[in-house]
Amino acid sequence: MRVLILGGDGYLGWPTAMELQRSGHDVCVVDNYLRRKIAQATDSEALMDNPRLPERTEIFAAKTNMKILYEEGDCCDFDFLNGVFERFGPDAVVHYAEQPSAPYSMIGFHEARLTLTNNLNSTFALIWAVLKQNRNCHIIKLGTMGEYGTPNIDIEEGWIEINHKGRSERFLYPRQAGSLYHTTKVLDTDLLWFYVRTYGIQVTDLMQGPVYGLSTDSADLDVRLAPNFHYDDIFGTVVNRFLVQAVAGIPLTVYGRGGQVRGYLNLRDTIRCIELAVENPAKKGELRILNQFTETFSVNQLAERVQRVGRGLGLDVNIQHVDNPRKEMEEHYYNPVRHGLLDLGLKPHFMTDEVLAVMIEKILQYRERIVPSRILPRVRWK
Ligand code: USQ
Repeated sequence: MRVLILGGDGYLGWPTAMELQRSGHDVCVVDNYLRRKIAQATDSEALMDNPRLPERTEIFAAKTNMKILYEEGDCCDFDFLNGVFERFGPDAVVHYAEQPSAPYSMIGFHEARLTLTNNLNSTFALIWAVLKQNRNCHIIKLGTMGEYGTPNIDIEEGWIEINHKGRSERFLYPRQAGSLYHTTKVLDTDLLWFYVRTYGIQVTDLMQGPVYGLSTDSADLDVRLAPNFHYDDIFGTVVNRFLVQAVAGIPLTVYGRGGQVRGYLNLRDTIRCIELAVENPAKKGELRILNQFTETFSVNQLAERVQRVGRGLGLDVNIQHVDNPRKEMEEHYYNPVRHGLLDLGLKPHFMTDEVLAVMIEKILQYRERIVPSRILPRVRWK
C-alpha cells in the first residue's frame, strides 16, 4: 500500500516509516520539524543527534536499498498537504503531525494556542485532502488514552451503550482530558466523527498510552536512524525519563504519591499496531477506535522496577516523590479494555527486566550527553 506518514520525523513517526517500508509498503513522510523547534526553544533536546529527513532517508537507503520519500512542510497548510496527496496518492495516512507534549501545552497562552491550532488544523486539513482527493483513503489517527482521563468506571474501546429512560443508543465514550494537549485529541476525535458520519470517510482512531523504547529492527541498523529519544520534562515519557535518571544518578522523579496508573506500550508494539491498522482498514463510514497499550502500571511500580533493574546493573538508583506539577488523581480506579488490536493479531512485547536492562545499557553509552537541568519538572498546571 502507499502510506503517507504525517509527522514522519518524530519519536514514533520515523521508526514507523522505516518498518512499514521494510515490510513492503511504499512510504512517504511529511514533517515541518515543529517538535525540533519547540525542543530547542525549551532546552529539551533529545539524547542522541537525529539527522533531518533528507539525511535520514539517505542513510536508510544506504543500509537497506529502499527509498522512503519525504516532503518538508506544514500539514496545517491545506494547499501543501493537498499537493502531497496529488503527488503521492496514498491509500492510507498515518497522522502523527501534532504537538505531542502535555507539559508544553500548559506553559502559557502562546504554547496553548500553538497546540490547539496545530493539532486541530492538521487534522482538519487532512480530512479535506481526503475529501477532495480520495474518499477511500484510510485515515489512521493517533489519539491518546488520556482522552478518557481516569473515570471511576471501566474504560471501553471508544464507544459506550447508554440506556436512558428505557431507550438506548451507542455514543462516544465520555472524555475528560487532563491537559490541553490531551483535550486537542478529544476535539480531533469529535471532528473526525462528524466527517465520518456525514461524508462516510473511513477512520481508525488509536487511543495510545505512553510509549517507551529506543530500539527497533531498523533503528538498530545505524545510530543515526535512532528515534528522537527524549528524557526532558517536556517531551520525555515517564519510563524513558526514569531510565535516563537511573543512568545519570538522579533520583527517579515520581510525581506526587505515584498511584497514577496508565497503559504503556513498547515502541515496537506502537509500530506493529499501526501496521495492523494499515493492513486491516476501517470500513467506509466507520470511526473505529482501538485502545493501544499492552499493560498497565502505576508510576510507583515503574519506579520500583527501574530501581531494581538499575541496581542489578550496579547503578545507584533512588526514588524521590516530587511535588506533582500536574493536576491529576494520584490514587484512582483504572480498568481500560483492550481487545481490538489483540484481535487483529498484536503479540505484545512486555516490559520485562531484560527489556529495561537493554535500554539502560544503551543509554549508558550516551551518559555524558545527559543534561541534568532538563530533568526536574519545569512546567506546572496552574
Ligand atoms: N510522571 C511522573 N514522573 C515523571 C513523568 C511523569 O510521575 O517524571 C507521571 C505523570 O504525572 C503521569 C504519568 O507519569 O501520571 C505519565 O506521564 P507521561 O509524561 O509519560 O505521559 P503523558 O504526559 O500523559 O503523555 C504521554 C505522551 C503523549 C501521549 C500520552 C498517552 O507524551 O503524547 O498521548 O503519553 S496517555 O498518558 O495515556 O494519555
